[in-house]
Amino acid sequence: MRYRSLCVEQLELPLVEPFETSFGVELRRQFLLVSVASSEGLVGWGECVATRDPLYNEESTASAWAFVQENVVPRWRRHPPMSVDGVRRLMQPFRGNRMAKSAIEQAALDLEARASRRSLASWLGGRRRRIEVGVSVGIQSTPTALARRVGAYLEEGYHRIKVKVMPGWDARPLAAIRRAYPAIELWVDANQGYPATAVTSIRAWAERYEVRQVEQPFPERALAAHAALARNASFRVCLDESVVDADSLEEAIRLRAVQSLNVKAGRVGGPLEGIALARRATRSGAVAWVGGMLESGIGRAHSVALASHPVFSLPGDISASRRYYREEILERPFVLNADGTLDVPTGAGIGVELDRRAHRRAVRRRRTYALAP
Ligand code: OSB
Ligand code: MG
Repeated sequence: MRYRSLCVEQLELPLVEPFETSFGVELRRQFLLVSVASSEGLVGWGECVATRDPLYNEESTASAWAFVQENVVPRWRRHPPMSVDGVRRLMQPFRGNRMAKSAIEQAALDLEARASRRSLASWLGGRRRRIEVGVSVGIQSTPTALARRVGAYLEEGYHRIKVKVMPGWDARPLAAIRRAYPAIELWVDANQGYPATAVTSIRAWAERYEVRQVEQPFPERALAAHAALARNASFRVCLDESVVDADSLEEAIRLRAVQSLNVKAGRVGGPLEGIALARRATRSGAVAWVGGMLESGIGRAHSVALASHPVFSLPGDISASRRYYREEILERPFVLNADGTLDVPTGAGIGVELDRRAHRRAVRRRRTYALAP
């Protein structure tokens, strides 16, 4: 592959409704798209899931943009890579900045698959034609409002519901859901919101309301607390923020702190690392599944391709476009099938195309960096 240029764009898209978690509320999503062009004129796309403010982890749209401009582009020009592997090697010496690295790797992967006229899903080793998906429901004003929201998603065809919880928003909202829907597959995600002393109380409400999976209740470094919660529990303990690389996963496995792994390409530095970590988790007896960061169509297409890989065995946090955005930036938005699945695109690369007008309306800043003369 001969790489000609790299383009970074900052976009802003209003969400259909505010998304509230234990760490904050998002009303409009600010994010970056990275595209890489080949000298043959093909273009590959990736999405950087860092947010405006560094609340989920330490990265932000500003830090990601600076990393690409100040570190990746200069090194790329000094040591021009020839393949996806070369692109990964060039970024490898730099610490952290995983969401920025992931966006660049995604763009290089999309370009590679497009050049070989294959779908990225099959290029990654994916075999599914449809992937099972669920929905992640933010914190609502009242338990009744939450149960109503859950009801609407069930009606649309989602049959795995994950609700955001935090101290003061757990037992009552879960009771409201269970009263209305006694049999649904119910997960929770706390985004590190509880102190390690909450093990006993979390276990009590999770068992009482038959929660099947508890995601990242404790701080990133509190692996022992996750292990304590998992001991003899009727639910799986799932890690998200705690696992950012092979070492953090190894430690979690050693301590028995992980029965389920939420894999987000952005959090771990790229889709290929995501597959590697999912393989390792699976070998330890855990299950792996693809998480989400409220992606636009580009990031969603990458998540769908990733989730088509057989290493992932639970429904992903990859809902239809309209669950997030009134106006998707794709020509053809992702639509939920009646059986609670999304189709894996079969076209070359990520298999989706930008809607040029919707895309233009969402772009706030753009800069192109030449990579070769
Ligand atoms: O913790 O999984 C998370 C969204 C933003 C930041 C963190 C998380 C989430 C979600 C939404 O749960 C998943 C989705 O994109 O539907
Ligand atoms: Mg999570």
